[in-house]
Amino acid sequence: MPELNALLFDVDGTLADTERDGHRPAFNAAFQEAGLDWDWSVELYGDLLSVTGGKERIKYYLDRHNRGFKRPDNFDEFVAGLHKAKTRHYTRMMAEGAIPLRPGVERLLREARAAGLILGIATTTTPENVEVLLTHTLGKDSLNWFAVIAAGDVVPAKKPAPDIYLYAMEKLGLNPAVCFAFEDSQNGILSTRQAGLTTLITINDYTRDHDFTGAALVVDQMGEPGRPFKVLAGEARGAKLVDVSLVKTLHKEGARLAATA
Ligand code: XBP
Ligand code: MG
Repeated sequence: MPELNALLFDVDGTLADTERDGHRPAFNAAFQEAGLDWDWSVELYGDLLSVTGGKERIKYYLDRHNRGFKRPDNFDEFVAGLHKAKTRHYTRMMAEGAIPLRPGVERLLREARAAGLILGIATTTTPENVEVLLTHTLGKDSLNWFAVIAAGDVVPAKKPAPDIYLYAMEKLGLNPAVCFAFEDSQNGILSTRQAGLTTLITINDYTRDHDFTGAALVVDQMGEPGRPFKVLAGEARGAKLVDVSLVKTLHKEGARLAATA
C-alpha cells in the first residue's frame, strides 16, 4: 500500500471563498475602469464559474451572455488587458485582507506540515493571486510551506483538464498514488480524477449542487474543534473535522479502490 506523501490543494473556493466577493468584484472594477457597462451579478457569476480561468471566463461571458458586444480587432490583447487590470484590483483587495481562509484550512496545513507531509498547490488562478492570499492570511513565510505552487497559464489546458495536477506532481517527482487532493467544484474533481487522485471536497454556495461523483468524501467545510463539518456524501468514519488521520484513512481506501478497479 503506497504511503501518503503529499497534499495538493485547490485555492479558489477551497482554501478561501474568493469567488463571490473577491474575483467577481475585481472583474467588475476592471470593466468599469475600461468604460464597459458589464456588471457580473452574484447569480450570473454562478454560471460564469462553469469556465475556469479569468481570460477564458471573459470570453465565455461574451459568447454566451453578451453577443451584441463588438469585439476589437486585437481581441486577445483586449481580454488580456482587462484581465491584467482585474488581477491588479484583486491583489489590492486581498492585500487589504478582504477574504480570510476557510475554517479549518490553517489548522490542517499546520498539522500536515508537522506530520511531515509535503504540501502543494494546483490552481487555475494567476500566481500573484495565490501569493497575496497566502502571505496576507498565513504570513510571508507560508509561501515556503508549499513545495510547488502550480498556477495559471503554466499549463494551457485549465481544469477540468488534469494538466495542472499532473504538472504539480511532476514538479514534486511524485505519482498520484502517494498524493491526496482537496477541491471544491465539479471542474476540480474532474481534473483530480483524471489525474488519478483521491479527492476530498469542501463545498461552497456556488458548488453545493455540483456533481462530485468519485469523491472520497464531500463535506461543507474542513471543520474546527467545536465546529464540526457536515457530511454531504461518503463516510467520515466518526471524524468531526478534516485532519491528517482522516485524510490518511481516506487515502488508504482510495488507493485500495484504485488498485482493484
Ligand atoms: C478558479 C478559477 C479562477 C478564478 C479567476 O478555479 O476559476 O479562474 O476564478 O482566476 P479553480 P484568474 O478553483 O478550479 O482552480 O482571473 O486569475 O484566472
Ligand atoms: Mg476551486
